[in-house]
Amino acid sequence: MNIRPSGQLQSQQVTLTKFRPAYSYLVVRKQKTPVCFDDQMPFALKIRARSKLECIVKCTAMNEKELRGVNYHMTSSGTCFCFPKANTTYKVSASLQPAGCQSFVIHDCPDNFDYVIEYHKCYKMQYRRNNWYTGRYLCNNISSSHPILLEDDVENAISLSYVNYTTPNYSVCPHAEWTAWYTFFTGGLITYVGEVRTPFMWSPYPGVSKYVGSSNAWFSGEPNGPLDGLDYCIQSIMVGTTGWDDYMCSSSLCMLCEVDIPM
Ligand SMILES: [Ca+2]
Ligand SMILES: [Ca+2]
Repeated sequence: MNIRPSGQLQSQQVTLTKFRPAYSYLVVRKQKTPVCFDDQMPFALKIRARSKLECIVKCTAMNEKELRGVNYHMTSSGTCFCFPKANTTYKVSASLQPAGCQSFVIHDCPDNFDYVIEYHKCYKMQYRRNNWYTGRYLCNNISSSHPILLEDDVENAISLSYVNYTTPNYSVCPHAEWTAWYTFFTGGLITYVGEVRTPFMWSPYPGVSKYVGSSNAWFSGEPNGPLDGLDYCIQSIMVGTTGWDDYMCSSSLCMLCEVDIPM
């Protein structure tokens, strides 16, 4: 960010470099849009500050380890809001920026990925169709990311929103059979260990797995992969129908990659 601290504020410089301007991908389709947090969120803390620098410094001093970001309102004689980390969706708005709001957020999402401010996630779509194993290999080789793990219903909804808003068009990720559908691989699969079939597992990296568990995201009638010795991977279908389907891992689909970032 373009803030140059001086005087006694120089000691805060290391902290300041962690703050990045706030953007959303879920406000305007195919556009990274500057946003501010919604000041009305119940956990917002309102304080006074004479500059955006002072806003950041004060919020940091009050809440360093638990701070997610700040809003600074230039036109309301120095109103500053501190937003703590919260395991919830954040409401953001593009309309506050023209009204003189600037917002900054702390996250560790690498620059070649998209930070989804609404749920503190870090995603990027591979717009190349590969079988699941090649797709995972490619994710693993980009910023140590992995095929997306949809760990709750909110993340499932946010991921669909992200894909819907960022995709260049609805034909770049066709289903292997129903080409008018839009679909992508996630990190979930059912496989065999020895001769024994596993439950559905998230497998972000080779040799790493954890149970998918029950989910409301399965499409009606799914999963239905036969016990035929083949691996079936969870594809998330966005256009054509909506929901998860277990589908042959050997089929060629796009894959949504995710970088795990600290809370
Ligand atoms: Ca995830
Ligand atoms: Ca299926």
